[in-house]
Amino acid sequence: MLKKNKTLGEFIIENQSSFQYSSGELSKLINAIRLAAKVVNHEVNKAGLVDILGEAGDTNIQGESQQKLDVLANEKFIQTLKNREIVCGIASEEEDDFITINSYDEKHQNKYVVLIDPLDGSSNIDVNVSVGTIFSIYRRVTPVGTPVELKDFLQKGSEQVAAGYIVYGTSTMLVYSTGHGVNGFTLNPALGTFYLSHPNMQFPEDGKIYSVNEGNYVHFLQGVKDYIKYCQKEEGDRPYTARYIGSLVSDFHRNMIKGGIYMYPKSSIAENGKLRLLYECNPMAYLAEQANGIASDGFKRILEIEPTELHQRVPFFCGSKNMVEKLHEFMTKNT
Ligand code: AHM
Ligand code: MG
Repeated sequence: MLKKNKTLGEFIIENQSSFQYSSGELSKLINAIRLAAKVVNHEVNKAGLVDILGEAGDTNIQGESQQKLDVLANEKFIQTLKNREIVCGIASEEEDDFITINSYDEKHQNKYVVLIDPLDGSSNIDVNVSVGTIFSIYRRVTPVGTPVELKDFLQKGSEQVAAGYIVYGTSTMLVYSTGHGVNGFTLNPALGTFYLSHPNMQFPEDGKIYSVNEGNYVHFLQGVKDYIKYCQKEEGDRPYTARYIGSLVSDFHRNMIKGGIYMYPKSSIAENGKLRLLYECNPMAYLAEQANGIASDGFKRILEIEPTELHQRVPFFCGSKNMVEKLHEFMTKNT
């Protein structure tokens, strides 16, 4: 028997008036993402059954091999947003450059741009482990009615009007914020409907989980090494537990529910870490702050970083307030 939870569709309509610039455009955009999420979910779930596992043979802008499902998810999201004619530009982790969308509408009135990581955690696809989609929405800064420019995409994360992710896990969830807290919706696959299952999600102030690829330990800065040792020390409520899926969305999702810290530091082998500011860190940082957590590059707020290029990488530390603040203490002690 279904509980009488609100559907995502109902939630979007009810909350439309709380948007700062309420014209229905943002609601339509979230609706389009909801639709694309269902399509990609369908593909992800049947991935083991058909010949879409494995590498597509191309490499993306960072020289990483693209998995077929990455390519597919990228196509589905871009097509859905294009077809529904509700954005003026899209930038994707899987595309070299941003995409301008204006041919369908003589007046070019759409004011939002979307930045997307269509399928994050791609090394997990072939092994049946959770992956996710991350999205981020901004108002364009150039005038409506003109083609979008790079500066429409290179905005500070603090300018986001909405951000969210879809986690394709044991169940599929869409989690997003439009600046009024974070809400999570679980897909009922039989009905194809998302239901509000996690209203007002909040990071616990404290946590006991640390998530980092410790295989890179020897390459980390001393501050990060010291913090990891602190997590492992037997004292008070420590040692903490290590949990690392290698899918940012899934690691973030777990830590937001249970309390924890996610870290992708810079290292002697990765100058700025691995994660991309625009497609991964900014949207997750926006969600973290909306959920009472913190996101930083180890020293300063992610959302205050001035982007300089589309595929820029930054170190990323994110999670429960007290844990990230403790990390900051270790970082500043070692500079
Ligand atoms: P991707 O965009 O190529 O999938 O890479 C991003 C992913 C994150 O989801 C994850 O947290 C991280 O890469 C894992 O990297 P590593 O394997 O170096 O620990
Ligand atoms: Mg990614």
